[in-house]
Amino acid sequence: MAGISYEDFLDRDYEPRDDDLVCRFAVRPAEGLDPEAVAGRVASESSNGTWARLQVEGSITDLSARAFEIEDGRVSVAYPDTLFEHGNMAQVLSCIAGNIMGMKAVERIRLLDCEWPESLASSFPGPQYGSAVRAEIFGVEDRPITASVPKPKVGLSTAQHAQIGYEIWTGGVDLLKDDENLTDQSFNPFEERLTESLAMRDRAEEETGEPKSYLVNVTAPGPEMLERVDLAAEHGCEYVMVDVVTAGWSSVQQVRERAADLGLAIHAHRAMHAAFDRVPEHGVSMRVLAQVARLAGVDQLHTGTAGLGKLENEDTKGINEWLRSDLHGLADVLPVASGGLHPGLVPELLDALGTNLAVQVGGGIHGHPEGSHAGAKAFRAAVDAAVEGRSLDAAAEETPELATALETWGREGTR
Ligand code: CAP
Ligand code: MG
Repeated sequence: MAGISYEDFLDRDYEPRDDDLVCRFAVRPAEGLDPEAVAGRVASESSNGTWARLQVEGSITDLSARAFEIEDGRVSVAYPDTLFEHGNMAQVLSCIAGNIMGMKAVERIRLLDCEWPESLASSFPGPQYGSAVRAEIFGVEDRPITASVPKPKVGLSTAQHAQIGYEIWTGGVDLLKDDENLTDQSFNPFEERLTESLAMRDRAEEETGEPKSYLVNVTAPGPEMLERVDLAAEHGCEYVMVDVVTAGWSSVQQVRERAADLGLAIHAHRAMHAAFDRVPEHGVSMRVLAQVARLAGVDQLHTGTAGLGKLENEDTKGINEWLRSDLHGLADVLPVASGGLHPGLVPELLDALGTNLAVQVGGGIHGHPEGSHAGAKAFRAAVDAAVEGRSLDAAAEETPELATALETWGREGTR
């Protein structure tokens, strides 16, 4: 019988195989431990080891991960394909971002990045549409699609919510979006909101001649959530929205499967991501959460505003580039810029992030002194001007609502 202990998970000469999942960690050892000792523990606890020396028979070590690069507080670990249940994201994360996050042997540990091998990546569906939603749903190629979330986030009645939808759609916005904490509360029940909002959507489409759509938040416990997905399709939605982090990846996978049957796109809100990625050097980076979301199959995902808005953002640009990069043939994901945006920030935002994007604005529309319709007009005028390379000042001469927005909020970032 062979004994396996922490040192057995360390192999500086190891060359990752094509089907290994390679993870890069930032690791700060606890006092008294050197980087090697910690690297062995990380590879061990995240694959098939534990604190005690184990007596095992057979080829169980084939499932062991190997820490193969240890440098400047960074540790790279290669995981063999057989360790994973293909197509099961919860299982994968319980390995690579599970117990290791709480080990006493590390002061801090952050999963920074993963290189997904084809074998594992292709066991997930990836997005059904990705950034093709822009062309397929809205018929636009040259500008970002636009969305607006009614504010206050919760408390509006169903009629108020639907009316705001009408105002923003006819003001030029493509998508009405539920807020992350609006699901099926008594003041605004799910099914009524769905039907009333879509009735307004149809009216707005007729009046504007533009396709309009609604991101209804279906987040709920499993079976209920799937019923809501079905209802969304039945009533004529093109999308559903899921709070992917709070709902959990198995739920997202369930929705993805049902969405494929129904042809629905998935809008992923990332509320609670900051619990994983905000503390420097600890947790799971937003980059990895975005990778997980893409594999699980969301079509569009919040990735921040490159620091212009009210929320802390980690590397929006780099993450967006990754979402568009090749991943063994899986579709890309459309990034959503949101959080504290207003018309005055649009040119800088598009300069930083390009136009293959969704831009989402709540307060920067509904806080407009003349109301939501005027706010939507101002926002759309800012987007069109930025795409056409015209200045906001020139656009504001034609659209007085934009002039008012610029007077109200200026062009500075928010907090
Ligand atoms: C934006 C928002 C979004 C955040 C999410 C909010 O509203 O509706 O949920 O943008 O953050 O509730 O804050 P405002 P992120 O436009 O009024 O700020 O996109 O970073 O995941
Ligand atoms: Mg919100």
